[in-house]
Amino acid sequence: MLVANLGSSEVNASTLATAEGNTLRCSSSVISPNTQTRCKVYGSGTVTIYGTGTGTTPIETEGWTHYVPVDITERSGSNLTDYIVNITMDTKSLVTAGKMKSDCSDIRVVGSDGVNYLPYWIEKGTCNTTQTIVWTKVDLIASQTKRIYVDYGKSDAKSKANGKNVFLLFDDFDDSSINQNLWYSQLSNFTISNSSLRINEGALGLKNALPFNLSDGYIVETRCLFNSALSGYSGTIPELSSSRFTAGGNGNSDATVLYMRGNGVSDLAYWMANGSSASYNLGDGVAAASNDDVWYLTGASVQNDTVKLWKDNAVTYQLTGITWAKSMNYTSLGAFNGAATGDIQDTTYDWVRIRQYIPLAPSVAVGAESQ
Ligand SMILES: [Ca+2]
Repeated sequence: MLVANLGSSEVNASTLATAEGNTLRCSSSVISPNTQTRCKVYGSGTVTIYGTGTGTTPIETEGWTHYVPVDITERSGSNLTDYIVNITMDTKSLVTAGKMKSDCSDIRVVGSDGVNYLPYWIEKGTCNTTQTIVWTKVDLIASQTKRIYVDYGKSDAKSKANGKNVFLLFDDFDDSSINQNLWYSQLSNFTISNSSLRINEGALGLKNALPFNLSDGYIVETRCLFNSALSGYSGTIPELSSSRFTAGGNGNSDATVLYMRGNGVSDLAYWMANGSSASYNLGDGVAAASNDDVWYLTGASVQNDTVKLWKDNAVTYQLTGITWAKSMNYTSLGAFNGAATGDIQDTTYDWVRIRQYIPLAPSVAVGAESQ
């Protein structure tokens, strides 16, 4: 990264050029003498930068060879803070062309200043495909279009992807034990290995209530797999609730959105309650089919009076017109009632995450590559 110091006079960054034809991107359109304005230079080795009336400055590049601009447009009419968005891009052709590492470890997301990195995470299983999903977060003013960047092309780069830095809650189950700071564990029979948690008996509920109400526009998602054995219910995929675990029959009058396989069957079913009575007073039923030993991306979004249940980015069931009697500040995985001895249909979780959900999310447009 160049810290600009191009001589004694002010330079318009748009007049900067390099002898080698490399692309420059600077944090300010005007560079004053000896300021900390920074520019990022794409290419390798040493390049010489020219600015109008300023002489030359040779610098060493960091070795990133390419980038694409990404324009994010706010569409809901509200200011959004740290809004989590995903960028969908074709990395397969970039890998094939030798421009990107095949494990996507040289991807970086750069903020609107052109030089500072944003946190990012790449959706599992999408690297080196035509639909790679890169998650990051941005601040947006209502109706604003903001340009950020995705850099790539650096053979010795190591991945900096980290979902914990992007999502409002994230667990990849990457450690050999449960994160006791995040979870209250009622697990009695489980394995955690290969970045996945398999629950045979019991459940994980949040240790602390979330600092926001899930019905104010959030989606809780998990990547999950059913390990066959059709006895009992499966693990939740997930549950959103006003308490850590919901009692059988909703005996404690929780507000809850409970999504899981039904008792002894493979159908994905739901049970919902608004928290005003000891019953699932918003109804229950079958939302979708599922198979054993297949990874699914499942989740539930709540935005004011509307619940949507999701499977692989499609809505499986929707209910609207709900008046919530309680705030929902909990989510759980595994046995819906938390029972440590509850023998469920074994359910494996790759990760769980929470992000904002608004129906008219920002649009994301990936532009042409520069080098
Ligand atoms: Ca994982």
